[in-house]
Amino acid sequence: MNFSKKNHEHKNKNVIDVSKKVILSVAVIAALGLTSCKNETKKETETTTTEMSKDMAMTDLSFGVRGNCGMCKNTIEKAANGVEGVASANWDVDKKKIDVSFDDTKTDAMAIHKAIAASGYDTEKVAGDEEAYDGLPGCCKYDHEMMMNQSGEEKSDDHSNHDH
Ligand SMILES: [Cu+2]
Repeated sequence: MNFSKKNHEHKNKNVIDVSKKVILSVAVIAALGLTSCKNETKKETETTTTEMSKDMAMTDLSFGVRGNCGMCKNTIEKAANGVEGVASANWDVDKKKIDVSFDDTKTDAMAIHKAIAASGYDTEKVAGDEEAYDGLPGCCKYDHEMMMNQSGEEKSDDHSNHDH
């Protein structure tokens, strides 16, 4: 009995010793943690900034889109801008070409081609949706044989004159 009591006390003492040690090491770890955290926070901030600017990087893309006039321009650009991740879209009525700037983590070139085609306009890769084309105003019923993605210089006109 006596032995077991002693043992018990010893156990208690041990428990206290252990918890003292635990508290001490927790304090040490916390102190170390605070110091290293400060350094890590700095590093993390730098990394995050780099990653963010990577995410924000825009891809520029140009491709041919058929169309006639300013109304076409509105429809085409509205369709391209409607794609999530597209930052800007500018269709050139003379060159029959669109310049698009987009976030390639959110969308891709094909999604933009498809969105424009869905609004009724032919792109280099996707034919315009026929129903949407039928719904376009008369002035916008562009020729499906129209050249697109032209340089926009006189060169192409000279060529066609030459051929005839
Ligand atoms: Cu038009």
